[in-house]
Amino acid sequence: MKFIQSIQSMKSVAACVAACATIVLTTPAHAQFAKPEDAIKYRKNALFVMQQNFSRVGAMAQGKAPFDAKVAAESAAVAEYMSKLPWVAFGEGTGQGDTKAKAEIWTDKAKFNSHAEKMQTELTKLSAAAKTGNLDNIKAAFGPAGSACKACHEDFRKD
Ligand code: ASC
Repeated sequence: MKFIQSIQSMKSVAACVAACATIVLTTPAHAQFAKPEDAIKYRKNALFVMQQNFSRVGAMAQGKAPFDAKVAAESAAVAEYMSKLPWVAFGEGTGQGDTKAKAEIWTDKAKFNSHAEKMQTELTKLSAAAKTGNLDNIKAAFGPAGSACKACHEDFRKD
């Protein structure tokens, strides 16, 4: 009897795991946020933390701040990580409100996604460069990363 009960409870655990996985996989990304304002705040804050860390590395790359290899590597790693976070918060219905996001984000998604991917790729390269501890490597990777930020802003951010 105990054996049968435990088989049955294992089955319901398995069913629940399957159902929960289905919900997670099929729920639109914007549904992770209680309201559109939260999505807007989330992506802006993620981009802000990314930008602060990116600029710290940039100041060193441009000779505006003394080079500190440890700070550069840590900052670039944080910028790389943060670069992955904003995108889930650009769901449908989050184009209005306290945001500079252009409507084209939602009408030209392929282009927006390609900018987003390019930026993540360049920040991954910047982080790898910063891990070498060599300022010349950082200088070489910083320019393309900044250009990736700029390119997306030109197409998709109101200013
Ligand atoms: C920054 C920042 C951006 C990019 C861009 C690079 O630090 O806030 O938007 O770099 O200016 O061209």
